[in-house]
Amino acid sequence: MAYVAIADRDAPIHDPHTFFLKYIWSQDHKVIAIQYALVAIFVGLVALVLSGLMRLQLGFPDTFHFIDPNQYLQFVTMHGMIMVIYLLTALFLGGFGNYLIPLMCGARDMVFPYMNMLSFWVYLLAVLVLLSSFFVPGGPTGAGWTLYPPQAVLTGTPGAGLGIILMLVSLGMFIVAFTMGGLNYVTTVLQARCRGMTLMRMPLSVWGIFMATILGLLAFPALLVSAVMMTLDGTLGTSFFLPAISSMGEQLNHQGGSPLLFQHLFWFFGHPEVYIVALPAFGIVSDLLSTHARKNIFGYRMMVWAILAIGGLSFVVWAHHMYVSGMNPYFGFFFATTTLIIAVPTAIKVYNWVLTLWKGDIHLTVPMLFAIGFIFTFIHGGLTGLFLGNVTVDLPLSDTYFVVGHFHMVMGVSPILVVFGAIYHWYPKITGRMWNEKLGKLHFWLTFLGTYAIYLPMHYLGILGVPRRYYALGDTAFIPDSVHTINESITIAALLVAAAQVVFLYNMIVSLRRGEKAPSNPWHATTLEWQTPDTPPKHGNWGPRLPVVHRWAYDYSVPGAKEDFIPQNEPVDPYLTAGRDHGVRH
Ligand code: HEM
Ligand SMILES: [Cu+2]
Repeated sequence: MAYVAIADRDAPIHDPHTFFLKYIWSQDHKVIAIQYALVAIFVGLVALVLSGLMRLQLGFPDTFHFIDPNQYLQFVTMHGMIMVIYLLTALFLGGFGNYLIPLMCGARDMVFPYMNMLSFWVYLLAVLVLLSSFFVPGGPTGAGWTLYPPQAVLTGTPGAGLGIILMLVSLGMFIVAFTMGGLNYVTTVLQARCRGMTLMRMPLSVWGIFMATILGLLAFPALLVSAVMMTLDGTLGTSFFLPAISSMGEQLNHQGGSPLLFQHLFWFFGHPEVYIVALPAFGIVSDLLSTHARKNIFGYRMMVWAILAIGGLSFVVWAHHMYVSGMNPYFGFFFATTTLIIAVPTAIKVYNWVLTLWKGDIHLTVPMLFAIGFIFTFIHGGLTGLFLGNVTVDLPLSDTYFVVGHFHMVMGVSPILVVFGAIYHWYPKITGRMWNEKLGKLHFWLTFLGTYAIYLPMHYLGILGVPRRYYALGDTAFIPDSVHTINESITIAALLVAAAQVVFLYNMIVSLRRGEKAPSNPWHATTLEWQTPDTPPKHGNWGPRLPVVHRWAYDYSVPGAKEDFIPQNEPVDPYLTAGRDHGVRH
Protein backbone atom coordinates (compact mmCIF):
# COMPACT_ATOMS: atom_id res chain seq x y z
CA MET A 1 0.00 0.00 0.00
CA ALA A 2 1.40 3.34 -0.96
CA TYR A 3 2.02 5.58 2.00
CA VAL A 4 0.23 8.92 2.01
CA ALA A 5 0.93 11.42 4.74
CA ILE A 6 -2.39 12.73 5.97
CA ALA A 7 -1.37 14.45 9.15
CA ASP A 8 -1.39 17.93 7.67
CA ARG A 9 -3.82 17.62 4.76
CA ASP A 10 -7.13 19.37 4.45
CA ALA A 11 -8.75 16.23 3.03
CA PRO A 12 -10.61 14.40 5.78
CA ILE A 13 -9.64 10.85 6.76
CA HIS A 14 -12.11 8.08 6.00
CA ASP A 15 -13.21 6.36 9.15
CA PRO A 16 -12.29 2.69 9.36
CA HIS A 17 -15.53 0.73 9.54
CA THR A 18 -14.90 -2.52 11.33
CA PHE A 19 -14.71 -2.71 15.10
CA PHE A 20 -11.24 -4.22 14.90
CA LEU A 21 -9.78 -1.50 12.72
CA LYS A 22 -11.40 1.18 14.82
CA TYR A 23 -10.57 0.08 18.34
CA ILE A 24 -7.98 -2.72 18.25
CA TRP A 25 -5.65 -2.30 15.26
CA SER A 26 -6.36 1.38 15.26
CA GLN A 27 -4.05 3.91 13.63
CA ASP A 28 -5.90 6.86 15.16
CA HIS A 29 -3.58 8.65 17.58
CA LYS A 30 -6.41 9.16 20.05
CA VAL A 31 -7.27 5.47 20.25
CA ILE A 32 -3.58 4.55 20.51
CA ALA A 33 -3.23 7.11 23.29
CA ILE A 34 -6.07 5.50 25.22
CA GLN A 35 -4.64 2.02 24.64
CA TYR A 36 -1.27 3.19 25.92
CA ALA A 37 -2.82 4.90 28.92
CA LEU A 38 -4.98 1.94 29.93
CA VAL A 39 -2.08 -0.52 29.81
CA ALA A 40 0.20 1.92 31.67
CA ILE A 41 -2.40 2.50 34.39
CA PHE A 42 -3.00 -1.23 34.71
CA VAL A 43 0.67 -2.05 35.13
CA GLY A 44 1.01 0.98 37.44
CA LEU A 45 -1.63 -0.57 39.67
CA VAL A 46 0.48 -3.74 39.81
CA ALA A 47 3.40 -1.56 40.98
CA LEU A 48 1.13 0.10 43.54
CA VAL A 49 0.13 -3.28 44.96
CA LEU A 50 3.80 -4.25 45.17
CA SER A 51 4.56 -1.07 47.13
CA GLY A 52 1.67 -1.91 49.48
CA LEU A 53 3.18 -5.33 50.11
CA MET A 54 6.58 -3.80 50.82
CA ARG A 55 5.05 -1.31 53.20
CA LEU A 56 3.19 -4.06 55.05
CA GLN A 57 6.50 -5.79 55.62
CA LEU A 58 8.30 -2.58 56.68
CA GLY A 59 5.53 -1.37 58.97
CA PHE A 60 4.81 -4.71 60.58
CA PRO A 61 7.89 -6.92 60.28
CA ASP A 62 7.49 -10.61 61.17
CA THR A 63 3.71 -10.38 60.71
CA PHE A 64 3.16 -11.25 57.07
CA HIS A 65 4.77 -14.56 56.34
CA PHE A 66 3.91 -14.51 52.67
CA ILE A 67 6.65 -11.94 52.02
CA ASP A 68 10.19 -13.30 52.34
CA PRO A 69 13.46 -11.33 51.96
CA ASN A 70 13.98 -12.48 48.39
CA GLN A 71 10.51 -11.41 47.39
CA TYR A 72 11.00 -8.07 49.08
CA LEU A 73 13.94 -7.36 46.77
CA GLN A 74 11.97 -8.53 43.76
CA PHE A 75 9.09 -6.25 44.70
CA VAL A 76 11.44 -3.27 45.15
CA THR A 77 12.90 -3.87 41.72
CA MET A 78 9.69 -4.46 39.83
CA HIS A 79 7.93 -1.62 41.62
CA GLY A 80 10.69 0.88 40.77
CA MET A 81 11.12 -0.18 37.16
CA ILE A 82 7.40 -0.34 36.43
CA MET A 83 6.71 3.05 37.98
CA VAL A 84 9.51 4.83 36.15
CA ILE A 85 9.41 3.20 32.73
CA TYR A 86 6.23 1.27 32.12
CA LEU A 87 3.89 3.67 33.89
CA LEU A 88 5.25 7.21 33.82
CA THR A 89 7.30 7.20 30.60
CA ALA A 90 4.65 5.27 28.70
CA LEU A 91 1.80 7.36 30.06
CA PHE A 92 3.34 10.77 29.43
CA LEU A 93 4.68 10.01 25.97
CA GLY A 94 2.59 7.14 24.59
CA GLY A 95 -0.53 8.37 26.37
CA PHE A 96 -0.54 12.16 26.62
CA GLY A 97 1.99 12.64 23.83
CA ASN A 98 -0.15 10.68 21.44
CA TYR A 99 -3.37 12.34 22.43
CA LEU A 100 -2.20 15.91 22.67
CA ILE A 101 0.46 16.48 20.01
CA PRO A 102 -1.74 16.20 16.90
CA LEU A 103 -4.70 17.94 18.56
CA MET A 104 -2.69 20.79 20.06
CA CYS A 105 -0.65 21.30 16.88
CA GLY A 106 -3.71 21.24 14.64
CA ALA A 107 -2.77 18.03 12.79
CA ARG A 108 -5.09 15.25 11.69
CA ASP A 109 -2.93 12.53 13.17
CA MET A 110 0.66 11.51 13.73
CA VAL A 111 2.82 11.60 10.65
CA PHE A 112 3.38 7.80 10.64
CA PRO A 113 0.14 6.29 11.97
CA TYR A 114 1.02 2.70 11.13
CA MET A 115 4.30 2.89 13.04
CA ASN A 116 2.41 4.55 15.86
CA MET A 117 0.12 1.54 16.08
CA LEU A 118 3.12 -0.83 16.06
CA SER A 119 4.62 1.20 18.88
CA PHE A 120 1.67 0.40 21.12
CA TRP A 121 1.68 -3.31 20.33
CA VAL A 122 5.39 -3.68 20.99
CA TYR A 123 4.91 -1.77 24.25
CA LEU A 124 2.17 -4.20 25.24
CA LEU A 125 4.48 -7.09 24.43
CA ALA A 126 7.20 -5.53 26.60
CA VAL A 127 4.74 -5.29 29.49
CA LEU A 128 3.67 -8.91 29.05
CA VAL A 129 7.27 -10.14 28.95
CA LEU A 130 8.02 -8.14 32.09
CA LEU A 131 5.01 -9.51 33.96
CA SER A 132 5.74 -13.05 32.78
CA SER A 133 8.89 -12.95 34.91
CA PHE A 134 6.64 -13.31 37.98
CA PHE A 135 5.77 -16.79 36.77
CA VAL A 136 9.17 -18.24 35.81
CA PRO A 137 11.36 -20.38 38.10
CA GLY A 138 13.27 -18.07 40.44
CA GLY A 139 10.79 -15.23 39.83
CA PRO A 140 11.53 -11.68 38.66
CA THR A 141 14.89 -10.04 39.18
CA GLY A 142 15.63 -8.58 42.59
CA ALA A 143 18.67 -6.60 41.54
CA GLY A 144 17.10 -3.20 42.26
CA TRP A 145 15.75 -1.02 39.47
CA THR A 146 19.33 0.03 38.70
CA LEU A 147 20.15 -3.59 37.77
CA TYR A 148 23.80 -3.21 38.80
CA PRO A 149 26.10 -6.02 37.73
CA PRO A 150 27.81 -8.16 38.81
CA GLN A 151 25.10 -9.04 41.33
CA ALA A 152 22.23 -8.79 38.81
CA VAL A 153 23.44 -11.86 36.90
CA LEU A 154 25.13 -13.89 39.64
CA THR A 155 23.53 -16.64 41.68
CA GLY A 156 22.53 -15.44 45.10
CA THR A 157 20.54 -12.53 43.73
CA PRO A 158 16.85 -13.43 43.39
CA GLY A 159 15.81 -13.87 39.75
CA ALA A 160 19.42 -14.02 38.56
CA GLY A 161 18.49 -16.67 35.99
CA LEU A 162 15.46 -16.07 33.81
CA GLY A 163 14.17 -13.09 35.79
CA ILE A 164 16.94 -10.69 34.82
CA ILE A 165 16.97 -11.89 31.21
CA LEU A 166 13.24 -11.27 30.86
CA MET A 167 13.69 -7.84 32.39
CA LEU A 168 16.45 -6.98 29.90
CA VAL A 169 14.50 -8.35 26.93
CA SER A 170 11.43 -6.44 28.02
CA LEU A 171 13.43 -3.23 28.34
CA GLY A 172 14.82 -3.80 24.85
CA MET A 173 11.28 -4.14 23.51
CA PHE A 174 10.16 -1.08 25.38
CA ILE A 175 12.94 0.93 23.78
CA VAL A 176 11.97 -0.29 20.30
CA ALA A 177 8.37 0.70 21.03
CA PHE A 178 9.41 4.06 22.43
CA THR A 179 11.57 4.78 19.39
CA MET A 180 8.73 4.08 16.96
CA GLY A 181 6.43 6.34 18.94
CA GLY A 182 9.12 8.94 19.60
CA LEU A 183 10.06 9.41 15.95
CA ASN A 184 6.38 10.10 15.36
CA TYR A 185 6.11 12.70 18.12
CA VAL A 186 9.20 14.59 16.97
CA THR A 187 8.30 14.49 13.28
CA THR A 188 4.72 15.48 13.90
CA VAL A 189 5.72 18.49 15.98
CA LEU A 190 8.26 19.56 13.36
CA GLN A 191 6.32 18.77 10.20
CA ALA A 192 2.59 18.65 10.75
CA ARG A 193 1.65 21.80 12.62
CA CYS A 194 -1.28 23.65 11.09
CA ARG A 195 -0.95 27.07 9.46
CA GLY A 196 0.05 29.80 11.90
CA MET A 197 1.23 27.37 14.60
CA THR A 198 4.80 28.60 14.86
CA LEU A 199 7.09 26.87 17.34
CA MET A 200 6.85 29.81 19.70
CA ARG A 201 3.06 29.61 19.69
CA MET A 202 2.96 25.97 20.75
CA PRO A 203 1.42 25.25 24.13
CA LEU A 204 4.02 24.31 26.75
CA SER A 205 2.52 20.81 27.01
CA VAL A 206 3.73 20.16 23.49
CA TRP A 207 7.13 21.70 24.23
CA GLY A 208 7.60 19.50 27.29
CA ILE A 209 6.58 16.31 25.53
CA PHE A 210 8.63 17.18 22.44
CA MET A 211 11.81 17.81 24.42
CA ALA A 212 11.27 14.74 26.59
CA THR A 213 11.00 12.65 23.43
CA ILE A 214 14.29 14.01 22.12
CA LEU A 215 15.91 13.17 25.46
CA GLY A 216 14.49 9.66 25.20
CA LEU A 217 15.76 9.18 21.66
CA LEU A 218 19.25 10.16 22.83
CA ALA A 219 19.25 8.41 26.23
CA PHE A 220 17.51 5.08 25.68
CA PRO A 221 20.21 3.76 23.32
CA ALA A 222 22.63 3.76 26.28
CA LEU A 223 20.21 1.52 28.16
CA LEU A 224 19.65 -0.63 25.09
CA VAL A 225 23.33 -1.39 24.60
CA SER A 226 23.81 -2.10 28.29
CA ALA A 227 20.79 -4.44 28.21
CA VAL A 228 22.24 -6.28 25.23
CA MET A 229 25.67 -6.52 26.83
CA MET A 230 24.29 -7.73 30.14
CA THR A 231 22.09 -10.29 28.38
CA LEU A 232 25.23 -11.65 26.72
CA ASP A 233 27.04 -11.70 30.08
CA GLY A 234 24.12 -13.61 31.58
CA THR A 235 23.61 -16.10 28.77
CA LEU A 236 26.74 -16.54 26.65
CA GLY A 237 29.37 -16.04 29.33
CA THR A 238 30.85 -12.78 28.04
CA SER A 239 32.38 -10.40 30.58
CA PHE A 240 31.42 -6.90 29.53
CA PHE A 241 30.43 -5.94 33.05
CA LEU A 242 31.98 -8.77 35.04
CA PRO A 243 35.46 -8.59 36.50
CA ALA A 244 37.28 -11.66 37.79
CA ILE A 245 35.10 -12.92 40.62
CA SER A 246 35.50 -15.66 43.15
CA SER A 247 32.30 -16.96 44.63
CA MET A 248 32.14 -19.48 47.49
CA GLY A 249 35.88 -20.04 47.10
CA GLU A 250 35.59 -20.79 43.40
CA GLN A 251 36.91 -18.64 40.57
CA LEU A 252 34.04 -17.85 38.16
CA ASN A 253 34.52 -17.95 34.44
CA HIS A 254 34.71 -14.20 34.00
CA GLN A 255 37.45 -11.62 33.84
CA GLY A 256 38.28 -8.14 32.65
CA GLY A 257 34.80 -6.60 32.58
CA SER A 258 33.82 -3.35 34.27
CA PRO A 259 30.82 -2.95 36.59
CA LEU A 260 31.53 0.78 36.57
CA LEU A 261 31.03 0.88 32.81
CA PHE A 262 27.50 -0.33 33.41
CA GLN A 263 26.89 2.34 36.02
CA HIS A 264 28.01 5.02 33.57
CA LEU A 265 25.83 3.67 30.78
CA PHE A 266 22.88 3.17 33.09
CA TRP A 267 22.98 6.67 34.52
CA PHE A 268 23.73 8.27 31.17
CA PHE A 269 20.25 7.01 30.46
CA GLY A 270 18.94 7.13 34.03
CA HIS A 271 19.34 10.79 34.77
CA PRO A 272 17.79 12.10 31.53
CA GLU A 273 15.04 9.57 32.28
CA VAL A 274 14.09 11.68 35.28
CA TYR A 275 13.50 14.56 32.87
CA ILE A 276 11.75 12.37 30.33
CA VAL A 277 9.14 12.12 33.05
CA ALA A 278 9.53 15.63 34.43
CA LEU A 279 9.47 17.75 31.26
CA PRO A 280 6.03 16.59 30.09
CA ALA A 281 4.83 17.20 33.65
CA PHE A 282 6.35 20.72 33.57
CA GLY A 283 4.66 21.47 30.27
CA ILE A 284 1.27 20.10 31.20
CA VAL A 285 1.20 21.75 34.61
CA SER A 286 1.99 25.12 32.98
CA ASP A 287 -1.08 24.78 30.79
CA LEU A 288 -3.28 23.64 33.67
CA LEU A 289 -2.18 26.59 35.85
CA SER A 290 -2.69 29.13 33.09
CA THR A 291 -6.11 27.81 32.07
CA HIS A 292 -7.52 27.47 35.56
CA ALA A 293 -6.07 30.78 36.79
CA ARG A 294 -7.39 32.55 33.66
CA LYS A 295 -4.00 34.15 33.12
CA ASN A 296 -1.30 33.89 30.52
CA ILE A 297 1.64 31.75 31.59
CA PHE A 298 4.25 34.04 33.08
CA GLY A 299 7.40 34.24 30.92
CA TYR A 300 6.44 31.92 28.07
CA ARG A 301 9.72 32.33 26.22
CA MET A 302 11.69 31.81 29.39
CA MET A 303 9.68 28.65 30.03
CA VAL A 304 10.56 27.29 26.58
CA TRP A 305 14.23 28.10 27.01
CA ALA A 306 14.22 26.56 30.48
CA ILE A 307 12.83 23.33 29.03
CA LEU A 308 15.59 23.32 26.41
CA ALA A 309 18.29 24.18 28.96
CA ILE A 310 17.18 21.52 31.42
CA GLY A 311 17.05 18.98 28.59
CA GLY A 312 20.59 19.82 27.49
CA LEU A 313 22.05 19.94 31.01
CA SER A 314 20.45 16.62 31.93
CA PHE A 315 23.10 14.88 29.83
CA VAL A 316 26.05 16.18 31.83
CA VAL A 317 25.04 15.34 35.39
CA TRP A 318 24.68 11.56 35.33
CA ALA A 319 27.56 10.73 37.65
CA HIS A 320 25.90 12.44 40.63
CA HIS A 321 24.38 8.98 41.08
CA MET A 322 27.90 7.56 41.43
CA TYR A 323 29.54 9.71 44.12
CA VAL A 324 29.96 6.60 46.27
CA SER A 325 31.53 4.55 43.48
CA GLY A 326 35.00 5.78 44.33
CA MET A 327 35.26 8.47 41.68
CA ASN A 328 38.04 10.97 41.35
CA PRO A 329 37.19 14.04 43.51
CA TYR A 330 37.69 16.35 40.52
CA PHE A 331 34.96 14.48 38.69
CA GLY A 332 32.80 14.70 41.77
CA PHE A 333 33.34 18.45 41.75
CA PHE A 334 32.46 18.68 38.05
CA PHE A 335 29.23 16.70 38.39
CA ALA A 336 28.19 18.52 41.56
CA THR A 337 28.61 21.82 39.72
CA THR A 338 26.58 20.82 36.66
CA THR A 339 23.91 19.36 38.94
CA LEU A 340 23.54 22.56 40.88
CA ILE A 341 23.42 24.59 37.65
CA ILE A 342 20.27 22.68 36.66
CA ALA A 343 18.63 24.25 39.69
CA VAL A 344 18.69 27.62 37.89
CA PRO A 345 16.33 26.91 34.95
CA THR A 346 14.28 24.70 37.27
CA ALA A 347 13.85 27.47 39.81
CA ILE A 348 12.91 29.86 36.98
CA LYS A 349 10.08 27.53 36.11
CA VAL A 350 8.86 27.38 39.68
CA TYR A 351 8.91 31.17 39.99
CA ASN A 352 7.00 31.47 36.74
CA TRP A 353 4.32 29.03 37.87
CA VAL A 354 3.85 30.98 41.08
CA LEU A 355 3.82 34.27 39.17
CA THR A 356 1.21 32.83 36.83
CA LEU A 357 -1.02 32.29 39.85
CA TRP A 358 -0.23 35.77 41.22
CA LYS A 359 -3.37 37.90 41.01
CA GLY A 360 -4.99 35.28 38.81
CA ASP A 361 -8.69 34.50 38.79
CA ILE A 362 -7.94 31.16 40.41
CA HIS A 363 -10.61 28.50 39.93
CA LEU A 364 -9.98 25.72 42.45
CA THR A 365 -11.14 23.00 40.12
CA VAL A 366 -9.86 19.47 40.58
CA PRO A 367 -7.17 19.79 37.85
CA MET A 368 -6.06 23.08 39.46
CA LEU A 369 -5.79 21.48 42.90
CA PHE A 370 -3.53 18.80 41.49
CA ALA A 371 -1.46 21.41 39.65
CA ILE A 372 -0.95 23.48 42.81
CA GLY A 373 -0.21 20.28 44.75
CA PHE A 374 2.50 19.57 42.22
CA ILE A 375 4.19 22.93 42.91
CA PHE A 376 4.45 22.01 46.60
CA THR A 377 5.75 18.47 46.19
CA PHE A 378 8.11 19.54 43.43
CA ILE A 379 9.65 22.28 45.55
CA HIS A 380 10.11 19.87 48.44
CA GLY A 381 11.59 17.16 46.24
CA GLY A 382 13.78 19.67 44.44
CA LEU A 383 15.22 21.16 47.62
CA THR A 384 16.44 17.80 48.90
CA GLY A 385 18.02 17.32 45.48
CA LEU A 386 20.31 20.24 46.31
CA PHE A 387 21.47 18.32 49.39
CA LEU A 388 22.14 15.12 47.48
CA GLY A 389 23.80 16.94 44.60
CA ASN A 390 26.70 17.89 46.88
CA VAL A 391 29.27 15.13 47.24
CA THR A 392 29.99 15.59 50.92
CA VAL A 393 26.31 15.59 51.87
CA ASP A 394 25.47 12.72 49.57
CA LEU A 395 28.12 10.35 50.92
CA PRO A 396 26.48 9.72 54.30
CA LEU A 397 22.93 9.94 52.90
CA SER A 398 23.45 7.70 49.89
CA ASP A 399 21.50 4.44 50.10
CA THR A 400 19.42 5.67 53.02
CA TYR A 401 15.72 6.48 53.22
CA PHE A 402 16.58 10.14 52.63
CA VAL A 403 17.13 9.19 49.01
CA VAL A 404 13.90 7.21 48.89
CA GLY A 405 12.06 10.24 50.28
CA HIS A 406 13.77 12.60 47.82
CA PHE A 407 13.14 10.72 44.62
CA HIS A 408 9.59 9.75 45.45
CA MET A 409 8.78 13.37 46.14
CA VAL A 410 10.42 14.73 43.01
CA MET A 411 9.83 12.05 40.40
CA GLY A 412 7.19 9.84 41.95
CA VAL A 413 4.56 11.99 43.58
CA SER A 414 5.08 15.21 41.58
CA PRO A 415 4.58 13.74 38.09
CA ILE A 416 1.76 11.51 39.38
CA LEU A 417 -0.08 14.58 40.65
CA VAL A 418 0.27 16.12 37.18
CA VAL A 419 -0.96 12.88 35.62
CA PHE A 420 -4.08 13.05 37.76
CA GLY A 421 -4.59 16.74 37.06
CA ALA A 422 -4.20 16.08 33.35
CA ILE A 423 -6.62 13.16 33.35
CA TYR A 424 -9.26 15.27 35.10
CA HIS A 425 -8.55 18.18 32.76
CA TRP A 426 -8.82 16.29 29.45
CA TYR A 427 -11.31 13.60 30.47
CA PRO A 428 -14.28 15.65 29.18
CA LYS A 429 -12.64 15.94 25.75
CA ILE A 430 -11.56 12.29 25.64
CA THR A 431 -14.84 10.78 26.79
CA GLY A 432 -17.43 13.51 26.25
CA ARG A 433 -18.43 13.24 29.92
CA MET A 434 -17.74 15.12 33.16
CA TRP A 435 -16.60 13.35 36.32
CA ASN A 436 -17.92 13.80 39.83
CA GLU A 437 -16.40 16.92 41.40
CA LYS A 438 -16.80 15.89 45.04
CA LEU A 439 -15.12 12.54 44.49
CA GLY A 440 -12.36 14.29 42.54
CA LYS A 441 -11.66 16.66 45.45
CA LEU A 442 -11.75 13.80 47.93
CA HIS A 443 -9.25 11.95 45.75
CA PHE A 444 -7.00 15.00 45.64
CA TRP A 445 -6.89 15.70 49.37
CA LEU A 446 -6.39 12.08 50.38
CA THR A 447 -3.61 11.66 47.84
CA PHE A 448 -1.88 14.96 48.47
CA LEU A 449 -1.90 14.90 52.27
CA GLY A 450 -1.30 11.15 52.28
CA THR A 451 1.85 11.40 50.23
CA TYR A 452 3.29 13.94 52.66
CA ALA A 453 2.52 11.56 55.50
CA ILE A 454 4.39 8.86 53.62
CA TYR A 455 7.44 10.66 52.33
CA LEU A 456 8.23 13.48 54.74
CA PRO A 457 9.14 11.14 57.63
CA MET A 458 11.33 9.13 55.26
CA HIS A 459 13.83 11.99 55.13
CA TYR A 460 14.12 11.83 58.89
CA LEU A 461 14.57 8.06 58.80
CA GLY A 462 17.36 8.58 56.30
CA ILE A 463 19.14 11.08 58.52
CA LEU A 464 18.94 8.52 61.32
CA GLY A 465 20.76 6.16 58.97
CA VAL A 466 17.96 3.74 58.05
CA PRO A 467 19.23 1.96 54.93
CA ARG A 468 17.29 1.60 51.69
CA ARG A 469 16.32 -1.76 50.13
CA TYR A 470 16.29 -3.57 53.50
CA TYR A 471 13.72 -6.24 54.24
CA ALA A 472 13.87 -5.71 57.98
CA LEU A 473 15.91 -3.67 60.43
CA GLY A 474 15.91 -6.12 63.34
CA ASP A 475 17.40 -4.82 66.59
CA THR A 476 20.18 -2.85 64.93
CA ALA A 477 21.85 -0.82 67.69
CA PHE A 478 21.99 2.59 65.98
CA ILE A 479 18.34 2.51 64.98
CA PRO A 480 16.08 3.94 67.71
CA ASP A 481 12.67 2.47 68.55
CA SER A 482 10.92 5.51 67.16
CA VAL A 483 11.87 4.28 63.70
CA HIS A 484 9.52 1.33 64.09
CA THR A 485 6.64 3.56 65.11
CA ILE A 486 7.31 5.88 62.19
CA ASN A 487 7.42 2.91 59.83
CA GLU A 488 4.03 1.78 61.08
CA SER A 489 2.49 5.18 60.50
CA ILE A 490 4.04 5.44 57.03
CA THR A 491 2.51 2.10 56.14
CA ILE A 492 -0.93 3.16 57.34
CA ALA A 493 -0.67 6.34 55.26
CA ALA A 494 0.45 4.32 52.24
CA LEU A 495 -2.54 2.00 52.53
CA LEU A 496 -4.85 5.02 52.78
CA VAL A 497 -3.32 6.60 49.69
CA ALA A 498 -3.67 3.32 47.83
CA ALA A 499 -7.34 3.15 48.87
CA ALA A 500 -7.85 6.71 47.62
CA GLN A 501 -6.96 5.52 44.15
CA VAL A 502 -10.07 3.34 44.24
CA VAL A 503 -12.10 6.55 44.52
CA PHE A 504 -10.33 7.79 41.39
CA LEU A 505 -10.91 4.61 39.40
CA TYR A 506 -14.54 4.48 40.51
CA ASN A 507 -15.07 8.11 39.48
CA MET A 508 -13.47 7.59 36.07
CA ILE A 509 -15.32 4.37 35.28
CA VAL A 510 -18.75 5.35 36.56
CA SER A 511 -18.60 8.79 34.93
CA LEU A 512 -18.10 7.16 31.54
CA ARG A 513 -21.76 6.19 31.68
CA ARG A 514 -23.34 8.36 34.33
CA GLY A 515 -21.28 11.54 34.06
CA GLU A 516 -22.96 14.70 32.81
CA LYS A 517 -22.47 15.30 29.10
CA ALA A 518 -19.41 17.51 28.68
CA PRO A 519 -19.57 20.75 26.70
CA SER A 520 -16.92 20.93 24.00
CA ASN A 521 -14.81 23.44 25.96
CA PRO A 522 -15.73 23.12 29.65
CA TRP A 523 -12.70 25.06 30.97
CA HIS A 524 -12.97 27.84 28.38
CA ALA A 525 -9.47 27.02 27.24
CA THR A 526 -7.62 28.59 24.33
CA THR A 527 -5.70 25.65 22.91
CA LEU A 528 -6.77 23.87 19.74
CA GLU A 529 -7.81 20.52 21.21
CA TRP A 530 -10.81 22.29 22.77
CA GLN A 531 -11.88 23.80 19.44
CA THR A 532 -12.57 20.52 17.60
CA PRO A 533 -15.91 20.25 15.76
CA ASP A 534 -16.80 17.07 17.69
CA THR A 535 -16.34 15.99 21.30
CA PRO A 536 -14.73 13.46 21.50
CA PRO A 537 -12.97 14.37 18.25
CA LYS A 538 -13.54 12.05 15.31
CA HIS A 539 -10.87 10.22 13.33
CA GLY A 540 -9.01 13.02 11.52
CA ASN A 541 -9.87 15.50 14.27
CA TRP A 542 -10.91 18.56 12.28
CA GLY A 543 -13.77 18.00 9.85
CA PRO A 544 -13.16 19.22 6.31
CA ARG A 545 -10.69 22.05 7.04
CA LEU A 546 -7.65 22.19 9.27
CA PRO A 547 -7.64 25.01 11.82
CA VAL A 548 -5.55 28.13 11.24
CA VAL A 549 -3.78 29.66 14.22
CA HIS A 550 -3.60 33.41 14.80
CA ARG A 551 -2.21 33.78 18.30
CA TRP A 552 -0.28 32.12 21.10
CA ALA A 553 -1.87 29.68 23.51
CA TYR A 554 -2.29 31.99 26.47
CA ASP A 555 -4.76 34.73 25.63
CA TYR A 556 -6.64 34.64 28.93
CA SER A 557 -8.32 37.70 30.45
CA VAL A 558 -7.22 39.96 27.60
CA PRO A 559 -8.47 43.47 28.44
CA GLY A 560 -11.28 44.51 26.12
CA ALA A 561 -12.00 41.01 24.81
CA LYS A 562 -15.61 39.86 25.02
CA GLU A 563 -14.74 36.74 27.02
CA ASP A 564 -11.90 35.91 29.37
CA PHE A 565 -10.24 33.70 26.79
CA ILE A 566 -9.51 33.88 23.06
CA PRO A 567 -8.99 30.55 21.27
CA GLN A 568 -5.79 30.19 19.27
CA ASN A 569 -7.73 29.89 16.01
CA GLU A 570 -9.62 33.14 16.46
CA PRO A 571 -8.43 35.86 14.03
CA VAL A 572 -6.73 38.88 15.58
CA ASP A 573 -9.08 41.82 16.10
CA PRO A 574 -7.28 44.92 14.79
CA TYR A 575 -9.14 47.13 17.29
CA LEU A 576 -8.10 45.04 20.27
CA THR A 577 -4.64 46.46 20.82
CA ALA A 578 -4.06 44.75 24.16
CA GLY A 579 -4.14 41.25 22.66
CA ARG A 580 -0.68 39.83 23.08
CA ASP A 581 0.79 37.80 20.31
CA HIS A 582 4.04 35.97 20.81
CA GLY A 583 5.52 34.49 17.71
CA VAL A 584 5.33 35.98 14.28
CA ARG A 585 5.63 39.67 14.64
CA HIS A 586 5.63 42.44 17.17
C1 HEM B 1 1.85 5.27 47.25
C2 HEM B 1 2.80 5.21 46.37
C3 HEM B 1 4.18 4.55 46.60
C4 HEM B 1 4.64 3.86 47.69
C5 HEM B 1 3.91 3.53 48.99
C6 HEM B 1 6.00 3.47 47.37
C7 HEM B 1 6.83 2.73 48.21
C8 HEM B 1 8.10 2.31 47.91
C9 HEM B 1 8.90 1.46 48.73
C10 HEM B 1 8.46 0.87 50.09
C11 HEM B 1 10.11 1.28 48.10
C12 HEM B 1 11.26 0.44 48.58
C13 HEM B 1 12.19 1.19 49.46
C14 HEM B 1 13.33 0.33 49.88
O1 HEM B 1 13.12 -0.71 50.54
O2 HEM B 1 14.46 0.72 49.56
C15 HEM B 1 10.06 2.01 46.86
C16 HEM B 1 11.10 2.09 45.96
C17 HEM B 1 11.03 2.80 44.74
N1 HEM B 1 9.94 3.49 44.25
FE1 HEM B 1 8.15 3.71 45.20
N2 HEM B 1 6.33 3.95 46.13
C18 HEM B 1 5.24 4.61 45.62
C19 HEM B 1 5.18 5.25 44.39
C20 HEM B 1 6.21 5.37 43.48
C21 HEM B 1 6.16 6.13 42.25
C22 HEM B 1 4.95 6.90 41.72
C23 HEM B 1 7.36 6.01 41.65
C24 HEM B 1 7.73 6.66 40.32
C25 HEM B 1 8.87 7.20 40.07
C26 HEM B 1 8.20 5.19 42.50
C27 HEM B 1 9.52 4.84 42.24
C28 HEM B 1 10.31 4.05 43.04
C29 HEM B 1 11.69 3.70 42.74
C30 HEM B 1 12.49 4.13 41.50
C31 HEM B 1 12.14 2.92 43.81
C32 HEM B 1 13.55 2.36 43.99
C33 HEM B 1 13.61 0.95 43.66
C34 HEM B 1 14.97 0.44 44.00
O3 HEM B 1 15.51 0.80 45.06
O4 HEM B 1 15.48 -0.33 43.18
N3 HEM B 1 7.45 4.81 43.60
N4 HEM B 1 8.81 2.63 46.77
CU1 LIG C 1 20.20 12.24 38.38
